[in-house]
Amino acid sequence: MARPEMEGEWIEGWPDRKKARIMPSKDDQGRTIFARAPVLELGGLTTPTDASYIIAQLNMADPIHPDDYDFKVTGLVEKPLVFNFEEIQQLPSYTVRTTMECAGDDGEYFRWQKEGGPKPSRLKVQEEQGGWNQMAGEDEDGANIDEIFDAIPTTCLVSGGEWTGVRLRDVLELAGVKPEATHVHLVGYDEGRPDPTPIYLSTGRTDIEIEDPGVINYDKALDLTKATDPDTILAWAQNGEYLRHVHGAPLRVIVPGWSGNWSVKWLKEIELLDYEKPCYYQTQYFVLGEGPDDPNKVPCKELGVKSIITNPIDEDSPLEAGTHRICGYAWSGLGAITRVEVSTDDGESWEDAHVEPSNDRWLWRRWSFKWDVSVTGKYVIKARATDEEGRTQPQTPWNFQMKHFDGIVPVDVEVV
Ligand SMILES: Nc1nc2c(c(=O)[nH]1)N[C@H]1C(S)=C(S)[C@@H](COP(=O)(O)O)O[C@H]1N2
Ligand SMILES: [Mo]
Repeated sequence: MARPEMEGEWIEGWPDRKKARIMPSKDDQGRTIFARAPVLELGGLTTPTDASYIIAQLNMADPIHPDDYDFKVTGLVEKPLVFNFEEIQQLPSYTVRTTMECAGDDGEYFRWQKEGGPKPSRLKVQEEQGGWNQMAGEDEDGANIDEIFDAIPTTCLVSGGEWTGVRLRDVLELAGVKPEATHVHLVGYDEGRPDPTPIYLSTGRTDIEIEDPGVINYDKALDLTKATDPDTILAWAQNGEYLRHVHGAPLRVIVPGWSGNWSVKWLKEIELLDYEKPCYYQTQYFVLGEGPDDPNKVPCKELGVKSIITNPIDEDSPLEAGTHRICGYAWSGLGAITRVEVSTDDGESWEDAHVEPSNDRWLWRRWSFKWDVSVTGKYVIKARATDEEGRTQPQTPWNFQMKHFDGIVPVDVEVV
């Protein structure tokens, strides 16, 4: 007789195990343009592709068959080149494991820290809302910011993955970068007119003037230093399989350490420039500053240093007195995590957590702390991470777009 654990619903684990799947939002044509990763339900370092977050800022690109795919290298190069999918795979391959985090991940915690109110929960269920593109509304009042907030939780926009492809610097070397080049303009095949809704969402305001660049391709101008970093790659595979369309197939950029928006999907063109092109998603949207008119606002680049607590969460309260596991992930935009500390008394005192050793400097690390608690009462649990550069969480100050949140989010539990 067949053993139940060898087939049927046991094949994917125990039958009542919650499967790690993305929490998607679709556009009006049914395409997934936004999806959160079930970060609280992951059991390791590599986020399964089915569970990796997804962001398409403009319209989702049309699918491109690898046989019909090419991209070009243009601008300040000795020899402009065109690569097809086969030619790019003939170059020496390279694999990098990295955390990818959307610049807007956890942005709503900035608002909560500033304004108070109910603490945002990573468990919040995402409503199908027809895509954020539709949310701004046609009525003269424009978008209702509370409705937008309700419909688009910003948490769980982070994943860990393994990416295989070729080093961008190898491709640049073949084309011969001219000495005056300073930036690499990366252009995606997707095009559309940027929707102001995400800016309303991040600023919490609908009354601001937003520049309308018209129809554009998604693009970024990456400086040559980061572009030629040996870990910056053009990837055709994620987590051991060829890229899926939503993640940028056939070929995308991966820029470890910098927020996800640099990792241009559906790569169409690489153009060498001698200036930092003011791309919309570089100078208008993914910026750190005090306000839209802040003369000192700067593009979001490397992430800060951050840990999140995945267990316990507020919703687990009350806990029985006894021994509990406090654990989570930690990552940094400048390299490896070297230390995570835990406090169970609202930051009065801190103790070192166990941090998993790893050879992957860009990949998040798991950390854990065994908590013996016998005294009943209310507890505020906190975690803070430190990276190899000596930076300790939090690093990123409040900014009007609420990008790169790396603050300490307390967990409130009662022990009974
Ligand atoms: N061409 C293109 N590349 C893009 C985007 C996009 O909209 N178009 N979104 C960016 C953003 S904001 C993020 S966070 C990451 C998300 O990558 P993923 O969808 O594979 O998780 O892709 C980036 N690359
Ligand atoms: Mo993003």
